[in-house]
Amino acid sequence: MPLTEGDIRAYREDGAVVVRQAIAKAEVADMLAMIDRHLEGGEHRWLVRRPSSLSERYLWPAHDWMRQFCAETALPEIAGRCMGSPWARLYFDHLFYRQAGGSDDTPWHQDWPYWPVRGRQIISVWVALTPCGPESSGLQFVRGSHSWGKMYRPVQFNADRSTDGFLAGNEAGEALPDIDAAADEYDILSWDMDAGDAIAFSAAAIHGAKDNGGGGRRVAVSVRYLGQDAIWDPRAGTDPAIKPEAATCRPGKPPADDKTFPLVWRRAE
Ligand SMILES: O=C(O)CCC(=O)C(=O)O
Repeated sequence: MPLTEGDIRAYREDGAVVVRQAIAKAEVADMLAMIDRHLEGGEHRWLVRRPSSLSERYLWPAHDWMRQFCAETALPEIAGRCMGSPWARLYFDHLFYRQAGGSDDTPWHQDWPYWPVRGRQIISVWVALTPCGPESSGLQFVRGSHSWGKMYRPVQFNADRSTDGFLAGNEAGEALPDIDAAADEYDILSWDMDAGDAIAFSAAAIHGAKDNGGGGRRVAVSVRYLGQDAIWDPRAGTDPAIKPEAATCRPGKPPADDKTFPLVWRRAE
C-alpha cells in the first residue's frame, strides 16, 4: 500500500494529497483500452459533452472493468484511510476525458454542492491515466479550503448550460470567490502527475484544472467514496442519478444500501 501516515496527515491538513503509482502501469494501459472501447461504441447514460472534452459517470453498475477499478484496486483503502473512516462505500466513478490540444478547462469548484450527500467523510480518488501537470490540465487545489466550513453554490461547467441541467434550483450558498483574480491570496497546490498517480481529495476542497496547454489527450477517472459520517441529503438540484427509492436512502440517514453503495473497504481489526 503506497499510503503513509504523512500522506494521511497531509490529506487532513491540505484537503488533498498525491499518492504516487496508486495504479500500476499495466492496469493503467488496460483501463485506457477499456475506456477507448467504451467511448467508441458504448451506451452512454450519464454523459456530459463539452466542446473538447467529455465526462461520464456511473459506469461501474454496467461495466465490470470499472467496478473492479473502483472496488478491487488500492483506491478504496486510500479513500478509507484518508477519511479516517472504519469503512469506505463506493459512491460513483467519474471519467474525465480531454481531447489532445483542447481548450476546455475545469472551473474552480467544490464537489459536495452537486451531490445529495453530506458529511466530512466524502472523498474522491482522482487517477491520472495519462501524464499531466499544473499547466497541462492537472488538478489544482486551494490548499486548506476543505476546512473553511463552506458549501459554495455549484458552478455550471457548460457555458451554454445545455447538458448538466440537473443543477436547476441549486442556488444555495454564496458564490465561490474568484480564485484566479486573487491568486496571490491563495495557496495553490498541484503536482506533476505520471500515469497511475492519484490524488485523494475532500469533497469540500476547492479544485479546478487549466486546459491541456496544447498537449496530448488527458484521461482521468475520479472515484467517489463515502465514509462513516456521510448522510443522504437530497437537496434541490443535486445529482439525480441515484434514485432514493432504489437506494432505500432516507434523508439524514447514512447511505447503507449495499447494492447501490457497495462496501469496498473495511479497516482491519
Ligand atoms: O479532471 C477534471 O478536470 C475534473 C475532476 C474533478 O473536478 C473531480 O474529480 O471532482
